[in-house]
Amino acid sequence: MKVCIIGQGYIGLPTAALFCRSHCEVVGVDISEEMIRNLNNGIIHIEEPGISDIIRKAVEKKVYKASLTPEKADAFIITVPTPYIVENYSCDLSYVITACESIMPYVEKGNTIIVESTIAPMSTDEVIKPIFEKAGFTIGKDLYLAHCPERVLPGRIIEELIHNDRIIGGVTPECAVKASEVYGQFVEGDLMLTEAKTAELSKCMENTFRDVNIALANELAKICAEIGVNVLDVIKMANKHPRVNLHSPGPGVGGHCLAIDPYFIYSKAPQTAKIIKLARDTNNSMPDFVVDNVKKIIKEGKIAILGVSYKGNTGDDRESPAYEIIAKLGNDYEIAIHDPHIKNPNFVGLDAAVKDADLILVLCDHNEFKHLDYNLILKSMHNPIIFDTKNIIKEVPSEIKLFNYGNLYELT
Ligand code: SAJ
Repeated sequence: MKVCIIGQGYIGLPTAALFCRSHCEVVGVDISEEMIRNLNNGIIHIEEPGISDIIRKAVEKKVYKASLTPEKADAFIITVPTPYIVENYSCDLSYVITACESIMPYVEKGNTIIVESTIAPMSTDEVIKPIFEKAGFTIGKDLYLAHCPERVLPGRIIEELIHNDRIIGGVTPECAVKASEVYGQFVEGDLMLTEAKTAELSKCMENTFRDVNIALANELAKICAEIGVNVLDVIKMANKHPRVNLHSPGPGVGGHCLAIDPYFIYSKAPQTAKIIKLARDTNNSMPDFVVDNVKKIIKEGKIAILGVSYKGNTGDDRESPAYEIIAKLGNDYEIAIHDPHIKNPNFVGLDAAVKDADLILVLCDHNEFKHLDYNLILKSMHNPIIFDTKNIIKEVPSEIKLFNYGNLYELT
């Protein structure tokens, strides 16, 4: 099987690698000339275990080729970004549309077209299908179109692409069957055949489920701070119930998925999607909650910010709530930022961050922050107070005052 994959990013490149490993021929298309040159020399641009070796060998064996232009193939897979449009809460399909147009001269009867990019419900039927119909194809008869969202965890992408179950959303049942033959090349999990709109909504809903549950935990944290209860104890106790799984409150929700995908559903049914929108608003309100509590802890001075990644132990800071918190505190306090996972000339080492600081504000759950150098903190800080918004620090020496979401009520 020959596969042409449009977009060689975090999903497109690992997917290309797995097709190569399963003896398919792959053309990986991207708009970045530098990336294409590097890929054809076996040099990859993403940090993800296992991919580099596969791509290097595939280039040597001439089964993988990176290119600026698509080629004729049996299957075309689109893995380009779908950015969030702030104005109407929906997803920007322009990269997907451009990708569809770019493959059109190479598409032949009998081919399968798969969109993997996360898209709002109904996008395949209402926007993508007409593009191919206008070119004269009958979907389900002489061209097969499907939406097959990915669901992977950065750092484990190869493993999850192989083993996770996969939603195969065909525009017609024939389309789903054809798309499942494509993924059957390397996926060992179940291939669940369904309609395109079901696949679109399932993907968006997976992340919405998590966002809504986090909002519930965040709301509980606010309630507990107001009425004088330790929220962390409440969550620990309630989660002993076999069917309860309260999530963790924090400084807000970041990343490219949870903070965005719920809006794709909301935009389709704004009058009805009340809980989904309220959950987004609640999570978006958490940076203000953090800032308000910081103001109760110290009125002025220097704050050492620990961690700006949206997720612990990664260098990914997309949509991170830390930046809103920093911007808001920047007006009233001196700020020093430390994040061992992010290279930024404006960030400083831990020593410099805590030197003469009046407050350490933990905004991310990197492992490095779970056990800080308390001798250094006691020696360097002006005022040894820590506010841990991720609730990861379990114990500190008695000379250090630790605030987390469990004892914020002490401040009111
Ligand atoms: N967070 C909380 N409390 C929690 C859990 C998370 O505040 O109890 C925050 C995190 O700190 C972070 C944000 O939520 O800021 C998102 O983190 P995450 O680890 O929950 O999710 P993502 O965005 O890294 O990855 C999600 C995953 N989806 C689900 O778990 C349903 C992943 O499997 C998907 O592949 C990915 O979205 C995607 O690409 O859609």
